Parts: sequence; structure tokens; C-alpha cells
Amino acid sequence: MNPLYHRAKFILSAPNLQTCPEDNGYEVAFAGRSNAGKSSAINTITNQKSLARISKLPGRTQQLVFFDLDEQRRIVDLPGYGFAKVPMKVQQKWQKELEYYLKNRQSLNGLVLLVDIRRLLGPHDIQLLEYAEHLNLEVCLVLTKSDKLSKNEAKKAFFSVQKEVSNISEHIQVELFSSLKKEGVDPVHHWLDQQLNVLT
Ligand SMILES: Nc1nc2c(ncn2[C@@H]2O[C@H](COP(=O)(O)OP(=O)(O)O)[C@@H](O)[C@H]2O)c(=O)[nH]1
Ligand SMILES: [Mg+2]
Repeated sequence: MNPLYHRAKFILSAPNLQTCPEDNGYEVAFAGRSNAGKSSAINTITNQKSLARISKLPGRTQQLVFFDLDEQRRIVDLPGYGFAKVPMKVQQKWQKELEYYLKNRQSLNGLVLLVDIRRLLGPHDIQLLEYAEHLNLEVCLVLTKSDKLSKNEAKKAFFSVQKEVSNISEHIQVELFSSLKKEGVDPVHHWLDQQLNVLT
């Protein structure tokens, strides 16, 4: 039980940095290729059935969706990348917008990168990890849908990803996670607590 995350409340969706909520307090962003299980993970982490569904409303797929935890703390659902239906030009524009957000957002204090455990890291994931390292941004890499693999296979995937990311940065935390089985929630809460400066 972690009441802070369970209190998450939708604030607004922002098509660009100018329309984001005021840049104060602490913020953690959630990223990942589309279908990685990001919305499900946000719902699981906040223990709410359909909090992140709001980001699925038409036209909102390319926006930053903000959720308040308390007056000082927020989580942000970033647009999923590699979505085939989004034209290349729009994707490239978003790439720029995203880089700008990651680079300039003062309150941003961590990035949760969701990766489907069966697909492992794609080129966009690696690019994002490298960029986060360049910005000195803390990263928690969440391997989603771990229930799709046996315990042994999941462990193997975990170690292989841990090894792969250790070449990019020394302090990327990797966690196994399943929204279906509600596994891996505590360590992610704990990591979020640290980035959001929650006294525990
Ligand atoms: N088995 C299983 N399926 C999942 C899990 N998380 C997400 N999914 C499924 O994966 C698909 C994509 O999930 P979604 O959260 O919408 O991904 P998003 O596009 O990254 O927001 C959906 O069909 C989900 O039901 C999980 O932990 N276990
Ligand atoms: Mg989603």
C-alpha cells in the first residue's frame, strides 16, 4: 500500500512544453514504445483501473499527460514511440518536443522506461537511455509483462538487459514487472519515492 500513488489524479494533457503545469516540485516521466504496457503499468502503480486510459482519447496520443500525486509531485505519461499509425513527420516533431521536455524540465527527476520483456530493448529505447545518461537523469527500466515468461526465462531476460544497459550507464535500475500479476510494484514505488523526494 502506498497512498501517495493511489491518490494520482489527472491534471491536464499538454501538446507542448508551454502548456505543461508549472515547473516546480518533483516529476517523474513514463516512456516506452507503444504497446509496451505503459498505461497498464501506470494504472497498476497508482492502483486505479483506468487512470491512464485518458491518454488513449483520440488526439491525446501525442501529448504529455500529467497526473498529480500531491501539490509538489507529479507523474507524466509521455507519448509512446514507434507507433506505426503516426506519420514519420509527426514522429520526428515529437522526438524534438520530447528531447526538449527532457532537457529543459527543471522538476523532472527521473524516467521510468517500460520495455516488453519479450521484445527487449529497441533502437528507440537505447537512444532514450543514452540521452537520459547524457542529461544525468535517473532511470528505472521496467520489464513489463513478465508473466508472459517462465520464472527462469524472466530471470534470464532480466540479467541480459541489466548487462546491456550497464554499457550505457552504471546506475540504471532494472525491475521485473507484471500488471496482470501485480508483481514488481513495491520496488517501483520505492524507486519513485526516491526520485520524488518522498521521506520514507
Ligand atoms: N500478460 C500481460 N499483458 C499485459 C501486461 N501489461 C499490459 N499488457 C497488455 O499489453 C497490451 C498493451 O498494454 P498498454 O498498457 O495499453 O500499453 P501502452 O501502449 O504501452 O500503454 C494490452 O493488450 C495489455 O492488456 C502485463 O503485465 N501482462
Ligand atoms: Mg498507453
